Amino acid sequence: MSRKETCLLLGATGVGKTLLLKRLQKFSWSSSGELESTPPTLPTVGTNLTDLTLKKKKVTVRELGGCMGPIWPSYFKDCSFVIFVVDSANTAQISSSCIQLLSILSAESLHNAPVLILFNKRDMPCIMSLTEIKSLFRMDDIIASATQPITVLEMSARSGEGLKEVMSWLESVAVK
Ligand SMILES: Nc1nc2c(ncn2[C@@H]2O[C@H](COP(=O)(O)OP(=O)(O)OP(=O)(O)O)[C@@H](O)[C@H]2O)c(=O)[nH]1
Ligand SMILES: [Mg+2]
Repeated sequence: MSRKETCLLLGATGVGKTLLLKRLQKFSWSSSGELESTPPTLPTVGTNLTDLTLKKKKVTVRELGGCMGPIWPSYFKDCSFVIFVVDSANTAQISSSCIQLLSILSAESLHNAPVLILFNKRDMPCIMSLTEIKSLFRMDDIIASATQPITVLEMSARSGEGLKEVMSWLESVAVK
């Protein structure tokens, strides 16, 4: 039996990590997509752990609260993959998110860990296009210089748009 792997769920305060975790817990491949109610969340002071049963494996997803940024690195060594969430509607947070992302990608213990960058809150009005936000991050340069395989997706933890793609990514990295 293979070892259960841990996925770290990282990103600045309020980007939607806890809501995403709740959505992943309740995820069903057969659901039609659009979700109705949004469960309430509180800022995470500490960590939130959820076990997900994938098709061939179990994965533990550990959210680290945005306010714990300075101690995120202490969790890196037991981590197999990373989901990094960005709030697409919060332009004031983009430069700090970019710095956080670069420090994750340059961490020695995450050298080979597949990384999923999620542009969340795509349901909000007046957000930038994915092309614009990726160019603000200089995403092409980041991907070209990273040692990890990087995937970029957009989603809405509120509406459920993009959730299936997140699950498919987890399935694909967990079986390798
Ligand atoms: N419109 C919209 N709101 C969202 C979305 N995802 C999360 N939110 C809201 O954003 C707020 C913060 O969400 P959380 O999931 O608590 O954020 P977090 O990243 O866990 O924050 P910390 O635990 O403080 O690091 C909540 O009011 C969520 O309902 C989304 O896709 N669209
Ligand atoms: Mg949280």
